[in-house]
Amino acid sequence: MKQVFLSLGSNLGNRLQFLELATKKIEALPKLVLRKKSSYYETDPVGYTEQNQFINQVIEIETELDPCTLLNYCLAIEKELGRIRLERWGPRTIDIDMLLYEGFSSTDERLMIPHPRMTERAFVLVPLNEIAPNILIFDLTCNEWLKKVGQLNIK
Ligand code: GSY
Repeated sequence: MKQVFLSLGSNLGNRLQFLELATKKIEALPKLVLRKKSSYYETDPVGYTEQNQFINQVIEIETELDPCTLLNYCLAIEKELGRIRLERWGPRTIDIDMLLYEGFSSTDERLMIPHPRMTERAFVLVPLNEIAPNILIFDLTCNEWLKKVGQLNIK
């Protein structure tokens, strides 16, 4: 079983319900166990800022699914929950990003692991730090990255 961290975010409709539903659907996948869930964090949008606040969360799973199969399941769940990819950085009912997959790294455009922007994003680092402060991302722990980035705009 491999340890994997997923980042969830929603800023459309009933945001909490979308996060809960996504987690339930992830938990129901084969060859996968949900280990930890962070708290929910209401966060200011990063990137395209003229949009609603997000609710973000990070979950830890253990899985026998390979990274590509897991990615395809996550994309299918996003689709089921009504995510329409209109704008790259625009509003979304649910976004599921694979952050880290134990023993695996990739720079393939479709599946970049570790997630290339995770070390700049407080909305990822704060919830991840709650459940796995000592997890290594590239050469630093989550907690060390968080000290660099700061905790701005996180409630
Ligand atoms: O990549 C995730 C989608 N996203 C988010 C998000 O989840 N939270 C916040 N606060 N800002 C964001 N901008 C984008 S794009």
